[in-house]
Amino acid sequence: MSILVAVRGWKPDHWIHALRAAAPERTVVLPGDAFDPASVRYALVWKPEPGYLRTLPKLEVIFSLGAGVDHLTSDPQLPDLPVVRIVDPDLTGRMTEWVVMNVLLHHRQHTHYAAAQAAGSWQPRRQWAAGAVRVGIMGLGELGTDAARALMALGFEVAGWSRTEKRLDGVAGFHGPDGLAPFLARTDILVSLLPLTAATENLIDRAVIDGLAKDGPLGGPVILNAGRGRSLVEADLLAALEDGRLKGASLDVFATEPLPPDSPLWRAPNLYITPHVAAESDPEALSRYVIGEIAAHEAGRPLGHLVDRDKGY
Ligand code: NDP
Ligand code: OXD
Repeated sequence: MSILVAVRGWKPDHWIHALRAAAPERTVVLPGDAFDPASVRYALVWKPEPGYLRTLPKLEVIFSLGAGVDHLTSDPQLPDLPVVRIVDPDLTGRMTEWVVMNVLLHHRQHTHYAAAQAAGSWQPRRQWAAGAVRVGIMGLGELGTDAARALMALGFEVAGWSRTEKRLDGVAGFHGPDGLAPFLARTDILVSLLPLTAATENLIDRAVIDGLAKDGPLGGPVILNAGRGRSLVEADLLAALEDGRLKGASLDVFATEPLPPDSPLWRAPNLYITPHVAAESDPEALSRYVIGEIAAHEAGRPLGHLVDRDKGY
């Protein structure tokens, strides 16, 4: 019985090597290899060709090698099988680093100091305390919860917005469509760690941007998005950066990836761009996780972190 690795846009070698190291007794195959499709029980995938997983008649479990699963739920031919997504301290820690780094870039006025350094000019500015800045995290799941704790440890005022009610010590909780406006109204730095679903597509638009707090110390609200690009209306973000309704932004994910060279986002004021690397999937850490899940499944124990196909995440 084989494990298939199908990772479009990523080099598979590292994954094959890591899986073989984690489970030397198992056969690992790639889509282009000569193998009997009926030998495949498990598939580890990132953006597989739509319809491809249907061609594996004995497939039992699909492992998404990303925490986000829109690359699977968008496939109308996705087989009706359990989909397990990645939840791993390695990936979570990386995302928290990205969130903290970008909150601090804006909080500590990095664009100003980088420009001053480039000009060889000594230009100190008043710096406010972390406790004066209200961060609001959209998506208080595995990643949002960890980021919230790290930001609270630095002294920021943190709130979260989720689909269902969440209680997290020290975090002001908001949920559902009715909770969105009050959540935005108390937020200086908005961080989106939302999955892409029908309900979150194009959610962060002009109305959301204009609903953010305008009385914070930064001189205007800031938006960070490391969830999914299509949750944000990029034209609305760009317009708000250009006319000053937004003070700054950081984006790791985009509606089109790679971000095209002619995208105006590259030149938008006070916008930090990273190329979907906020929380890279580490083959060693994640292969150990997947092999552990397979062992549990074969021992008759329930699989962890199953995707709810109705919710879409
Ligand atoms: P989780 O499923 O653990 O958390 C998702 C959160 O979003 C939950 O709190 C959920 O609410 C909330 N949510 C979902 N739909 C809505 C909605 N309609 N309205 C309000 N809240 C909603 O996911 P993770 O934290 O593990 O990951 C989040 C996303 O981060 C991934 O789906 C992926 O898109 C992105 N990601 C990006 C990476 C990168 O490198 N840029 C790396 C890894 C992930 P509730 O708690 O009520 O269910
Ligand atoms: C993702 C990931 O879902 O890289 O974006 O894990």
